Amino acid sequence: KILVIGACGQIGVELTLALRKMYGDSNVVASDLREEHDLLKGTGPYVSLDVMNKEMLHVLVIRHNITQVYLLAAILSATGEKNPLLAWHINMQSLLNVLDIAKEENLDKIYWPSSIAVFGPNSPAAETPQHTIIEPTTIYGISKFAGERWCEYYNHRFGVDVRSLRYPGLISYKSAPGGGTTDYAIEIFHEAKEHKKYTSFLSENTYLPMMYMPDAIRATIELMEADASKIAVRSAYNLSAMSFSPKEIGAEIKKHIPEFTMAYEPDYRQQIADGWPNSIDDSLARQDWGWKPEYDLARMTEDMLRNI
Ligand code: VAH
Repeated sequence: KILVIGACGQIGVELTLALRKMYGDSNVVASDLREEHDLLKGTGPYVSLDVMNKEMLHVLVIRHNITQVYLLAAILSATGEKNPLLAWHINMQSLLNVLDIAKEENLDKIYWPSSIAVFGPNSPAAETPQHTIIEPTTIYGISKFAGERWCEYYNHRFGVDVRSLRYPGLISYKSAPGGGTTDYAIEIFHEAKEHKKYTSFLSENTYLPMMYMPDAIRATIELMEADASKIAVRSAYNLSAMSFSPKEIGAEIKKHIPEFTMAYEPDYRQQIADGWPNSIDDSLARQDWGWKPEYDLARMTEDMLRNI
């Protein structure tokens, strides 16, 4: 059985629903600190879980016959900068709890998301390669980079089949985002729809790697379904779909809402974004397990505006 930790978050809700569709509702146990998200209600088993409580997690894994864990609970980049030590503690201890139980209980597979936030201002900004200088400057990026090292260690040292993706900024409408720097690209759609205008907290030419949630969910499942022999990267695969700036996504929205206007008031998140890549080279994901994105900016914009 599969346990999803952080099932009420931006990724967790959609990943839980997709996993239930694939493996059967009762075979996917959803868990979170928060109370059950409306979209999950009635779709399968739900338990309240604090992933920081290793004993409670261990009991839950045994009681529910869990063989795979998807760990999505984390403090994201913008929120993390407000409380660095808490973000470090939560992002690291939750992963170490899961990795150690995976080893003790010989679990089949573990999924844990990394992020393009592992890269910093000294990494090449264009088509950032899988293996390059990695000097993260946010605590979120530091915790994701350290987490990648731990995943590779538990795989090489103890044979734990843990797999990971360096997600770009993810855009979706089903569940609220959790304090990310890229979340302007979600807010903009809601503001455009409700007020026909949006003030961006990133400057107009801030290019960032982005991906529509359906692509991210499919990439996660394709990675986890791939034969273990194909997974050559045991830190976290670079993953990419598109890159755009606030100006570009604004122009795309304007094609649908002609009276839409934008303003720019960069805040502390501008500095975070400036340290991240403009675009990502994900050729290893394409080569090793056949990754291929399906949503570009035009198709994502059309789908977002139709659904919110
Ligand atoms: C964040 N959405 O902004 C996340 C993601 C690459 C960005 O890691 O923190």
